[in-house]
Amino acid sequence: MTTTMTRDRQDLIAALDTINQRLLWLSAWTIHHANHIREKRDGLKVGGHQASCASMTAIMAALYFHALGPNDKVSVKPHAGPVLHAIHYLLGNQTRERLLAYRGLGGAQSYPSRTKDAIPVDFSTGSVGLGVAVTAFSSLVQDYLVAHGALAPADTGRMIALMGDAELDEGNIYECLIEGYKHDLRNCWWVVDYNRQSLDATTADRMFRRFDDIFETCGWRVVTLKHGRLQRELFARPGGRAIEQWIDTCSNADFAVLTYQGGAAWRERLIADIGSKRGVRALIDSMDDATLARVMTNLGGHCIETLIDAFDACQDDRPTLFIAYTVKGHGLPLAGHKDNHSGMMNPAQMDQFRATMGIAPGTEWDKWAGLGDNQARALADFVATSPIARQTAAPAAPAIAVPAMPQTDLTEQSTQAAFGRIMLELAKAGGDLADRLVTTAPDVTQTTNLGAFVNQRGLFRRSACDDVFLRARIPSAQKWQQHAAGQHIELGIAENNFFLLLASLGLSAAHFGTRLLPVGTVYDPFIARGLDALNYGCYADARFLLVGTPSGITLAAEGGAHQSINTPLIGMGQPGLASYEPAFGDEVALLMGHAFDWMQRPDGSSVYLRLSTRAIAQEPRHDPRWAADAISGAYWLRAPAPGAGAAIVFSGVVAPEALAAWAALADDIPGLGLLNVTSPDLLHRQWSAARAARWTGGPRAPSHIETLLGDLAADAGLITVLDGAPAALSWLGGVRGHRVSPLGTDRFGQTGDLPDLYRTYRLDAEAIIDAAAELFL
Ligand SMILES: Cc1ncc(C[n+]2csc(CCOP(=O)(O)OP(=O)(O)O)c2C)c(N)n1
Ligand SMILES: [Mg+2]
Repeated sequence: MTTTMTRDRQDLIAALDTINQRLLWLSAWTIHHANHIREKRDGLKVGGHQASCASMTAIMAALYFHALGPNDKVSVKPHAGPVLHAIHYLLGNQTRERLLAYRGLGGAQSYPSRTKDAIPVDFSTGSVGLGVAVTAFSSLVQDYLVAHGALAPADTGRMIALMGDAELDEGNIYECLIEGYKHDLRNCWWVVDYNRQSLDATTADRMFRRFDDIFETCGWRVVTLKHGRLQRELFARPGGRAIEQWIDTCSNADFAVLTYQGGAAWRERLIADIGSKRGVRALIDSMDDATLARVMTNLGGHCIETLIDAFDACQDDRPTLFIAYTVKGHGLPLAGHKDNHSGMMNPAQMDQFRATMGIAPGTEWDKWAGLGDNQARALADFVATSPIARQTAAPAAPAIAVPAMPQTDLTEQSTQAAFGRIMLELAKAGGDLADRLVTTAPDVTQTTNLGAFVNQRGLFRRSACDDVFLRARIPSAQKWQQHAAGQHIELGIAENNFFLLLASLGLSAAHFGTRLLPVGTVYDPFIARGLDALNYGCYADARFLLVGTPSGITLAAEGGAHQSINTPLIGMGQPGLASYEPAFGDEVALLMGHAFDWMQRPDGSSVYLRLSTRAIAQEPRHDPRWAADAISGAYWLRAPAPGAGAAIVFSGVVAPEALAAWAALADDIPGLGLLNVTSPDLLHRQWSAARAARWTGGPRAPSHIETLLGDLAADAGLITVLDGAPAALSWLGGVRGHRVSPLGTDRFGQTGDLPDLYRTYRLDAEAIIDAAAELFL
């Protein structure tokens, strides 16, 4: 029995060791081919990171072909993308054609991409840190689904990040650690490729053991894999203890230099430093240079046995940080060199590497090149029966029907208040859509009008929590029950976390087969704080509704530090996010209904609503056609007469000023139009797409804004105005060649009341009238 087990284990280790070598070869070869063999047309560097890959192949072999469970999901450090492609090449999911086209159009992407790669990619990565922290939030989403009966506990898995050690410098990692602790994070593994090298340099020794402290403080188990089996065996021999102590106190930079220099340098240095200690010299002399170099770099992260033992030992649900010591470029001539991040083997080095791998020229892409038939067959079998080969994609999540949105009335109201009331009515009405809503906010739930929804639907807590204020009968408008069925995930004030949670919630269908409809609120100016995480979520094609409120200088007394100016441009510039700025309550209802539908469409996207707290008079509707136009991005609030000489064009909260200016000018400018732009973003996208289509054989139909502005005279003038960067609307002059007089905010604001601020920043009716006059002078 024991013998069989030992043999099984030996077979397993041997198989994983060989796979490790395959991954090392294939990742290096894929990069080499793209840079040195494939024809180049542009003189630009193709790039790729052979050293970053080599650092991780053993970790990835042990994880993917041994430790990974059928429901586990992995986020792979961006620069190890080629290793992930090699794994899927061995599994039969990646084609040789795509590897040949690595970093080319339609080829394997530089960094793992959920949407652009053909292989299964659980998490996109690229912007370091974000792809790590997102796994913690996906674990929280998994808990949410289990608590809501949408996922069987047996179908849960671990959310795993394979990360570079320099990612530990990103602040969003620590924001996430704190939030994770508050939410009792579980089922999350982060494996650090601890090669102690970043892009520019070897990393600071002072951080040694500090990471352990930080993670343990936040409730994580920390498993350090410092030494491989060869090193541990060496340490057990006479003189070995001194070598162990020497390694433990060796600086990162010293270790890297000696690694690069190789066996003779190790020997010289060890003898100089500790050669006089008992047994050391004899021990070192017992090894030739190659052996000595191999043992000295046999760190935990390169030792399959050490790795599988560590993974096997952590079978509970505690969040676990594995600090796997590695050498950047391990097994390659780049190993240890401080400049190896973008370093690449030259053709001669690659040839030498190929020869040492036993791979004949011309067989470089063969999956099992250099192995005997029996070994190749056994490995193919091993790979085909590994747990990852049994992973299946989550079943397609059926769409959730979107009912008619609750209607707002004509009482003066702000778009933010309308949003809050609609969320409340949805919560009260119940039904499938209401049950799939998940709200979140970075400590601004009350001030963004989500409180009433939370009163209805509760705060999500895996285990119920008492409301001490409620029990003490202290009056409060916020009666937030905390329980497992709660639908609001309250976050601390860290916008990176907020956007990463939205990304994770918005990938629920793809990851877990259950659609959620995430709605997140944030103060509009602080979108900028989490912008890269927002971009990350959009890049990964996560689907959520983002509500930025309040916005602009219209929040007046709050002052310049809270006033958002450039968010309309962010909305326009962000792919994967359809941005709207409604002016009236019924527009909010309309656009929320549209958003819940659009978020679910295969060709849809996330949606951003820029809202305000300023209550304004509402517009009675006489003609229902406005709604379809509003969804397309703009509608005539006051239709121009055919061939009119001018139009006022506005977005959002300055509607009263635009209406007042329209009323004042209508007599002087016959047929003056008033265009309400609900989405500069959509108008611009459709406009440029329509122009491109005409030139590339697509449909010749004019875009929405071309049609609308076609109602005006060819030499008409436009006065554009919004509470935000004027460039969001001033481009409209380019659509039909109209002259433009643009108004908007292009300076930091200051405190004040609305009349003062609108006058100072030229958003009032006077300014619109002046701008019109300027057009006709
Ligand atoms: C947010 C962000 N900033 C900068 C970069 C550029 N960059 C790519 S990799 C890297 C350092 C990577 O070091 P590490 O995480 O330790 O990875 P490894 O040593 O394994 O290559 C940097 C700065 C990036 N990808 N993302
Ligand atoms: Mg590193």
